[in-house]
Amino acid sequence: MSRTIPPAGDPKRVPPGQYLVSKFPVLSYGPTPPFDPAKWDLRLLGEVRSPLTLDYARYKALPRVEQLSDFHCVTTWSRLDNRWHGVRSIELLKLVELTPRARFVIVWCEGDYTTNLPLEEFLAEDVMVADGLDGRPLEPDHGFPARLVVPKLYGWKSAKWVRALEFSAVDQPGFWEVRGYHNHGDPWREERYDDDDGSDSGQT
Ligand SMILES: Nc1nc2c(c(=O)[nH]1)N[C@H]1C(S)=C(S)[C@@H](COP(=O)(O)O)O[C@H]1N2
Ligand SMILES: [Mo]
Repeated sequence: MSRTIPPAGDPKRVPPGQYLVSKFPVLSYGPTPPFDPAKWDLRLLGEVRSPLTLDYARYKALPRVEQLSDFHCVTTWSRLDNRWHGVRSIELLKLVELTPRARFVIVWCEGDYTTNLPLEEFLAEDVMVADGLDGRPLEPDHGFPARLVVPKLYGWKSAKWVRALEFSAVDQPGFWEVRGYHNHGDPWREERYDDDDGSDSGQT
């Protein structure tokens, strides 16, 4: 983590149309699910040679990192320098062998929430499944015990309460992606809405 971080407020760090917040807002569609370590698991499935189910103990035992990254919500707030604690996506990928058909990752959460991203972007160095933030266990509302963190895409791709990662040959637009949001969601290119006309949609 020896890169030089430009100061907060620097346009190089704050994408167009975003303002900075210091507290982390909670943005959830639906209720925070209960967590029972005895029943919880995380599944890796789809285009893998053999699907894998990690129970909570095995998940907790995976190699962990702490990593700083910025977070940009499409509703225009950004929070810089979030110190996430968790497992890198590339670490999870060491546990399964993908088939050559795998091109997308579909993220399945508790409740009805899903999101999708290209495999290549899932495997970026700063993507992780986190269970801690800023030196503390993640608050349940923020996705404990497993939330995806995808700093280079809008916040709705950083799915909370993840239970399965499906490697897929075909793209499967997720909860917000089928409700008017951009399929890709790059904040630096303001990929907010699928029609790209800048009009407001329903995300709160
Ligand atoms: N399962 C689930 N994940 C989710 C959401 C959600 O409603 N359900 N909201 C998304 C949106 S729109 C944003 S901006 C971030 C917000 O994360 P936070 O509530 O931890 O701030 O979570 C994303 N992940
Ligand atoms: Mo969001």
